[in-house]
This record gives sequence, C-alpha cells and structure tokens, in this order.
Amino acid sequence: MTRFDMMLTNALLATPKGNRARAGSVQGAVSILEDAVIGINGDTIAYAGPPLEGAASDRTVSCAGRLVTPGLVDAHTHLVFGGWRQHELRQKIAGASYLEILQSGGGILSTVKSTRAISLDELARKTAAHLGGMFRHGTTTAECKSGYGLDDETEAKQLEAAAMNDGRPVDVVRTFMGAHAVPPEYSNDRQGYLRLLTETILPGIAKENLAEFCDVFCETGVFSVQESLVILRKARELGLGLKAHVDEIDPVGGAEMAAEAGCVSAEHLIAASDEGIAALAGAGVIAVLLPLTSLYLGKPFARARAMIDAGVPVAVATDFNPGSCPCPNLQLAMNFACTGLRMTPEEALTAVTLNAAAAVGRADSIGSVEKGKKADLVIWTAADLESLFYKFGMNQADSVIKSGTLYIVREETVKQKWS
Ligand code: IZC
Ligand code: ZN
Repeated sequence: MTRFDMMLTNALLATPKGNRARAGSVQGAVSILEDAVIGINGDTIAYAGPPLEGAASDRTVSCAGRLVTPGLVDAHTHLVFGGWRQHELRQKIAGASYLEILQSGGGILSTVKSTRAISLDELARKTAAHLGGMFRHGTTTAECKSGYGLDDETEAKQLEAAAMNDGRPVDVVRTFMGAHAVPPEYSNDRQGYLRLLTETILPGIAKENLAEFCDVFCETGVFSVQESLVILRKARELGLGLKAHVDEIDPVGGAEMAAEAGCVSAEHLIAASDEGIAALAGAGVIAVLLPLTSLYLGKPFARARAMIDAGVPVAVATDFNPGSCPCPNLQLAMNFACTGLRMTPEEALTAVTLNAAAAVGRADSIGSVEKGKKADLVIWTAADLESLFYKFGMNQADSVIKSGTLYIVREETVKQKWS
C-alpha cells in the first residue's frame, strides 16, 4: 500500500517532460494521459502516471476527467510598480506611440516617479495584490524585473518588495533591470548613468544577492547594442544570469546581441531578423514571446513559427506591466500564442511551463508534472487541452496546487448584496 499526503485521481494529465527547454519538433511533444493519478508528498510530486494499485491518501481529489497541467510559469513581468499609467490612455488613442510617450517623459519614467514615491511596505502590498491575481489564473512562478527605480535605493526597494512576496504562494524569480531607461536626472549625461549602473548599482545588487538575472532594454532611443553588451558583460562578471529585451519595436540587431552576450533568454523579438533568429538557435537562447504586448501596442506578433522551425526554444509570458501590458492573466497570452503566434496547444503548453521554467533557470525543479519536481499544478475546468487554449476572456482555472497545498480559485458564487 502506497500512501500519499495528497492524491489526484482521474485527471487528464498534459505535461511536457524533462529538465531542459524543448525546441523545434519536440517543443510540442507533450505527454497526454487519461485517468492519471498524481501522488504528492510534502511539496514534491511522488508519482505521476496510470492508476496505482493500493495507492491511497486522506486527501484525495477526483478530477472527474478534467485537465491537469504543471503550474504556469510567467517568465517575463514587471510586476513591482508604484502606479498604473491610465492617464496615458487618451494619448495612445490619439496615436502617440510607446517610444514617443517615453521620450516625452511619460511611460516608464512616469512609473519611475510613482515607484520612487512610495514606501517599501506599500510597494510590497501592491505586489502581493498583483501576484494574487496571477495565482488565481494559474501562475505558480513569476519572474519579476526591477527597472522603475533607476537609482540605487529604489531598484533595491523593488527587488526587496519582490522578495517579501516570494512563496506567498507564488515563487518569485528576481531580475535586475536598471538598464530600463535613462533616469531624468541623467538625461544630459547618459555616460554618467552607464557608469553609475556598472560601477555602483549593479555591484551592489550582486553583493546583496538581490537578483538572479540582469536584463537590458536594447531598443532605439533606449540602450544601444554596444551599451547593452557592456552592461551584460559586467553582470556576467558579477555572477548574474543574462536576459535582454530585444527587437521589440525596431530590428536593431538585438537578437544577435543576446546570442553574443550569452543570454539565457531574449525577450519580445517582434522585429527580429532572420539572422537574429539563426543566432538565437545557434547559441541555444530561449525566445520569450509576449503576444499580449503586440495586441496592446497594435504591433505584429513575433514570428514564432520561424523560430520553432529554426530550432529556437520558445516560451510565452505576459509582460505584465503598468504601461504596455496591464494584464496579469497568462491564460490570455496562451490564447494568443495559438491564434496570434500560430503555435499548437501542445507547443504553447510547453511555452508556459517547461520552456518558461528554463528561461528562469528552474527547469530542474518546476515546469513539468514528474516525480521529484515541485508539486505545482493546475486543475482546469476544461475537459481537454484544446478548450484551455480556445476559450478566452474567462478564467478556466479551477484549483491550483502550490508546493503541495491545494487552493480552490474558481469563481463560483454570485451573492446579492442588499437582500
Ligand atoms: O513599463 O513600459 N517594454 N519595458 C519595455 C516595458 C515594456 C515596461 C513598461
Ligand atoms: Zn518587458
């Protein structure tokens, strides 16, 4: 007789397998098992497979044939911020572009002002609320970038606010992104800001262990390819993993830069060239694609099919941030991974689980439902994989198991207030 702390029965289990990002023809090699059993001990998956003779648990959940997948991993967010940018909506409607709003002192710089202005505790509370929304939609691990401080103190405050929320219950992976914009006090001295970044802020972040990764916004009018390389090389020397926002708006050779720098992931890639895609494939860089940002900015979708054909492992994330994607719902990005990026449901599932886990350096512990991995799972209301990717605009998460604890997240009650 095998006893588990918790056991799921009669699940339609859909999961990629392994401890590495999957690329090309195996991006969509997802295992689908009907009538599956998942046994959990503590915070770890002890068994995942066909019904097991003599298995029992005091906490047994019958999934009634519904879909179960790994917990979702959102590999690209800017979720720690002081304020939204709803005041820019009318500028956008009138036709102002993302970079025009930034160049006029708004956009990222507007969020820098609101983030500098609030206390660590208030920032941590706002972050908790965002993570709660993500969790109710099935996200169990979220990457989180700084970059709304652009000074020593506020960058650290953002990363500390993220750390205060780590594991409650979403796991948070921290990325330092001081190279997100040049702050107003350095608008006439970008060399001065680059020196401050590489000589003071970045070494401080590394010394205090405030981040695992360093990211740069390599874009027209933001940081050039050369500047990005200098910052990323310094980060590598200090022991950080590397990421880069590249070719989001203009094809500036950012994908090639990310490959040359040795980035784990290159993110956005809407305007990436054929040469850039080949460089990513050659260097084994994971492409983190953000279809909701394409939608919200009215831009084309990244060329996911060309990337998969070239052998680039593709992940999909929200880009949740207060400006270009004020939406924390990864399910919506999964819908547009299919209809916008033209990925199959199986490729898209790998993109938000195992490949996303690899993009945040966690593929050995999360991203698939397999013995020995962390017990992070979602039980969906959907009875098949296609429904999960086909229906949009409604929350299809029924329950989320995070580190072995079951949370019911479905919205099932409407109460009349003044009855
Ligand atoms: O706040 O605009 N692209 N950075 C680069 C972002 C989007 C976040 C923002
Ligand atoms: Zn971003």
